[in-house]
Amino acid sequence: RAASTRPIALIGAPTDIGASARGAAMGPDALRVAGLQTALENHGLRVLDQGNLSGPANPWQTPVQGYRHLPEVVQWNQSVFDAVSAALHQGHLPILLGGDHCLGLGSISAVARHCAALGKPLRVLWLDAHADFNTSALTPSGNLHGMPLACLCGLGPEALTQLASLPGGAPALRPQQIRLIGVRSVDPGEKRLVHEQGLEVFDMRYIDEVGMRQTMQQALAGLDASDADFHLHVSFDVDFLDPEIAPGVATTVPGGPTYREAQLCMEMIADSGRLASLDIVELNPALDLRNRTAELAVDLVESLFGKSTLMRAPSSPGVRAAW
Ligand code: B3U
Ligand code: MN
Ligand code: MN
Repeated sequence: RAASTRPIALIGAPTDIGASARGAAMGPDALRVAGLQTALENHGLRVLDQGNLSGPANPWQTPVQGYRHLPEVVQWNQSVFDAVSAALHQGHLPILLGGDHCLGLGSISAVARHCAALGKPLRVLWLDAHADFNTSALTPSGNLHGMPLACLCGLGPEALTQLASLPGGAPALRPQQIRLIGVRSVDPGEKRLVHEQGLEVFDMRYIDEVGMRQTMQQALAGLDASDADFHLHVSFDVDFLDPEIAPGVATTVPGGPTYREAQLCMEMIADSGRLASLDIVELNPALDLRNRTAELAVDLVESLFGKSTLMRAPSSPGVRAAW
């Protein structure tokens, strides 16, 4: 479990530059107010809060050639890329506190380059109600928080695909490295592109049918290969969760994972022992009820870092198998 004993670096990116509504810029502070740092410290982890990055204000303009605020999105992502790269370089486990999900591009680009330099295989779990796989031709909104995953796979405006490229010029991610989990809202053209690119999708229908346990077993399959030291990145869009328990997001979609399903999802990721970087994005305190969604996110992140009840020893496969 070397990954989880590394010091954690909290990196705030207070912006809603890629979103459809204002408010996600307050996400980092809402997570701090909900006690993220102390919660992790209480599990014996070292946590360094690096404060907030800065970047351009949200000019709140209409899309230009299919993109809203593209230059500003590039600037924010460059800062995120730099900060996440520096954290990884220092041996820290970066947690990006968003901000909207367009920032996943900078964060995962940094992770992908880090892994490429070390020859480490990378897998990305994208926990989200949406596929975030739009392009300028397909997007209904022009909002770049609906496009980061496509950009990471090389489909998007050059300014972003360039940031999201490996030294040899290949895209940061190949579709086979991605697992989409909790999806329940995909635009028609976006759906075609997701299929075309061959992404592995565990949508809500799938989770309904086989349950969260089998879903996560499949999404995490292969990570325990003894000949490969996987880097696991989790990009946690808070709208993944059912809006009944997580009202503090701008783009709620009904029918998401329940509290129990979300906990199991996080616990099984923790059990993999491979978590090495994380994004927490799309939390919108302006739409929340008494910081409830931020507190829930903190609760789930504790599970992601190995908080467990007394019912099992997380490091003991025998106990796990008994369940
Ligand atoms: N697919 C829609 C909606 C959306 C995507 N991500 C979020 N909303 N948060 C779009 O605008 O691309
Ligand atoms: Mn998203
Ligand atoms: Mn989403």
